[in-house]
Amino acid sequence: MKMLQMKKAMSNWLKAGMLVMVTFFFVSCGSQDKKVDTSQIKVTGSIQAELTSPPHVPAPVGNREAKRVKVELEIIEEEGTMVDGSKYLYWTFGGTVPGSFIRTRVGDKVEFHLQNHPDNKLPHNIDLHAVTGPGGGAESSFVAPGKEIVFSFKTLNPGLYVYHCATAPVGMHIANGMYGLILVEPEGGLEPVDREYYVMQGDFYTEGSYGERGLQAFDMGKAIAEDPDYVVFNGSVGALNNENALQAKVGETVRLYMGNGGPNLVSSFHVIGEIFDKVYVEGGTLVNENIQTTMIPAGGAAIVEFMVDVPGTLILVDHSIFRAFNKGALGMLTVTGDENEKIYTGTQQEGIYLPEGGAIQRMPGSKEPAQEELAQNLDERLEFGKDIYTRTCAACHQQNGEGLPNAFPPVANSDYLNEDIDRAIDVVLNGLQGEVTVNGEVYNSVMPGQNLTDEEVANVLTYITHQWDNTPVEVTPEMVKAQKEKS
Ligand code: HEC
Ligand SMILES: [Cu+2]
Repeated sequence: MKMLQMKKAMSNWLKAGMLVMVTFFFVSCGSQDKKVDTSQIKVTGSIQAELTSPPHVPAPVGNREAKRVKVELEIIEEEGTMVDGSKYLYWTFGGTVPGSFIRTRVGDKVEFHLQNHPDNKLPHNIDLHAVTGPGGGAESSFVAPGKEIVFSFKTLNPGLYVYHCATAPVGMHIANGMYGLILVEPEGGLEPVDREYYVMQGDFYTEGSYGERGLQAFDMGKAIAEDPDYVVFNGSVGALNNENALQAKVGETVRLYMGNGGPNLVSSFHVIGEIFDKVYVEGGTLVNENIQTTMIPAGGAAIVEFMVDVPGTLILVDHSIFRAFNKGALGMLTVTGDENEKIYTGTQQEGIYLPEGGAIQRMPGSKEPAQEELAQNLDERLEFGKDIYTRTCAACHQQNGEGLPNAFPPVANSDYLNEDIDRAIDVVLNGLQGEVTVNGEVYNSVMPGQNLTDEEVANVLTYITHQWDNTPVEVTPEMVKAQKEKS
């Protein structure tokens, strides 16, 4: 009897305990699932948004309160340089590709003024992925040239978001450069870092192939086939290279706001020589750690963070690697400071990772573009030739013509080049392999035939013979043609 009572008491106690535990479980889950209703965040006062051109970003929001934020963004259609010698008519938000960076915090009430410059030819609008509302704002922002339209929205979800034009044909507006990023910081702001930069990938489709001279028109056929001539960071080849490289010092933390405007390609974003300490996956709240390459979908973004530990040049690439070396998806981050032999020891050689351009490493073929811009005089031949050299030859022979020991012979002050210009024409047309002696050094390697027109071969050889103590010769397309017939 006593036992029975005890058992009963115990089982009651157990039941009660279970009940408490179960209740606790549900309550705690419930409170975790229940999102803060950010639409209720109070807005106090108003400010003008600071907008910045890439690769810069506005100052962090820190712990400011939610405010009414006035954004004034102007759409500008303008010609720019895609790569030396090639021009493109870009359509932009704020005069740059990607468009101006917009920085807000959760709970802000954004009053968006979209202006379409009077000189523009077309109407446009904007779809911001940070907007909760029809078309992401597109439905209320269609604006004709010379007009301004105003709409407003509350930022409900923290994250990094793409914005883009959504005027028909949508793909074409995006392909011409109409995209950018808007950041919505969480309550209290993101953790401070030493450097923040803004980089965005995009693919471009031109009538001429990579590097072809002149103003290049958009090619709808290639865009539909998803076969871009250019894949670039920040709107053009070399936008982040050499003197335009991003900068940091050893020991600093770097945060990249990485977006992908597309219109078509998904980016396999990677930094050669670094590991991402943190990635805010897809620009959202989930943080992944120790990442080599992160996927950034078209119309998506990611925040990546890393500490730079040793000096050198880090190379930003789309690791779909032909895009990097042959279509332009390559940028640089220069880290200066003291060596740290605990982390890395090694000789540093410059010029290993350089864009190679689209013209090289193809089999020789006949490529006579319909509307090639022809050099009218020696000065133009030199100018055009320099562009071809930079784009096509410098990857191996180096920008200063000095080559690399044991790999690429010099074309600067080269006895081999100066001895016989017809032979040099033949080298550029058909390539060269086997043993050659240049200035007393033996090279035994392979130069692939260059897929260049007669005009381009003439220009590049005219350029190199006029540089670096070579014997100047004006090579003409006729000379190239004659050499072709001979060989
Ligand atoms: C992929 C690397 C590569 C590219 C690109 C390249 N070359 Fe070469 N080039 C070589 C190599 C390697 C040799 C030596 C081949 C051998 O050992 O037989 C060479 C040899 C030469 C020579 C003869 C040797 C000398 O130094 O005078 C000339 C002239 C020359 N290249 C010009 C050019 C020009 C002009 C271009 C651009 C239109 C170009 N090359 C692009 C790798 C390259
Ligand atoms: Cu547009």
